[in-house]
Amino acid sequence: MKDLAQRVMKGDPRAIARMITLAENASPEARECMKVLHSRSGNAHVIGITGVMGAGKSTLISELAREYRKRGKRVGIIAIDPTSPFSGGALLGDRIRMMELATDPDIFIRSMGTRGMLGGLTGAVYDVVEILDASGKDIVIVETVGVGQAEVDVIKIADTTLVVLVPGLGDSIQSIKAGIMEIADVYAVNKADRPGFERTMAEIESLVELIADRGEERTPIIPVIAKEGKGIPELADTIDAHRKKMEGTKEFTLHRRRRYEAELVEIIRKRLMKMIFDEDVFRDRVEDLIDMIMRKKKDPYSAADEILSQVLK
Ligand SMILES: Nc1nc2c(ncn2[C@@H]2O[C@H](COP(=O)(O)OP(=O)(O)O)[C@@H](O)[C@H]2O)c(=O)[nH]1
Ligand SMILES: [Mg+2]
Repeated sequence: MKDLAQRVMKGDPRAIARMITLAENASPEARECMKVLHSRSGNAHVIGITGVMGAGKSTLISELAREYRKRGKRVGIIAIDPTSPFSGGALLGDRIRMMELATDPDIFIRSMGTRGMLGGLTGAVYDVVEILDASGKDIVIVETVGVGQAEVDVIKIADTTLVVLVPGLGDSIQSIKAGIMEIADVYAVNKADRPGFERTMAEIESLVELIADRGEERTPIIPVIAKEGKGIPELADTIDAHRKKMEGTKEFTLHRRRRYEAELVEIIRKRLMKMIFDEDVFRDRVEDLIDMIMRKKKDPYSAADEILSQVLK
């Protein structure tokens, strides 16, 4: 097992893939490896990318990955999006684009389902980010569909959060109002080739202006045409600038602390749930307690007290 961790740290793609699978299955071996990998992690720039379905996130990520490779950076991509081209179901053009990336040994792409956490990120995402980080990736990109809890979770992991907007969507403006405004470090307005682009830019600019009036810093807005690779170098520069600006600040340290806090909570939650509901000894006792609750011999709170006192023993 120590050997697997060593191979991951050398950037071996097969070892990385195997390690991720072990982590997804929450196997005890994975735990041992994760302990080794932690000392080597923390260097990657983690970029969270969110936005509505069809905004062009996956296309944009392919282009960004290509740009970062040109700059000599190694890139890891995690797509938490069931409709993502990384997990199939893409148009032919998109697939060819992805395939090109997939043959580069310094790009690692993994798609993940949302199983595990209701509407949010699967718990294993923390592990996968840490694995890719420890494997020597300079950039780790996490793609999520901007609905509900997922993007709130992703900002806990990401050093820089990029929100992708598109023209002609009342939707994107709505998500801004619903609070995405607070999470964006950078905006990309994609599909600048589409009608309505000028208007969307103007709308977002005035919203950003409004926030800036409250004394906060202006969030950068970068127009792009992901499909044609236009605006991508500027976007990469802006993302890099955000990280540089953050580094060494109190805010950055606090943010990293919150990431490890969320990870810690997730690990404990997973272990506890597994112990209580999967392990035979507990499972039988839980069934007994449920019977008693049914027969009004016990109330759920007393039953929970009993289970917890067992766990804490
Ligand atoms: N017109 C136009 N279409 C784009 C652009 N970028 C992506 N698309 C298309 O938008 C669709 C959705 O893209 P995808 O990357 O899968 O979006 P995602 O769901 O946000 O990951 C695809 O058909 C892309 O080819 C762009 O800059 N301009
Ligand atoms: Mg996608």
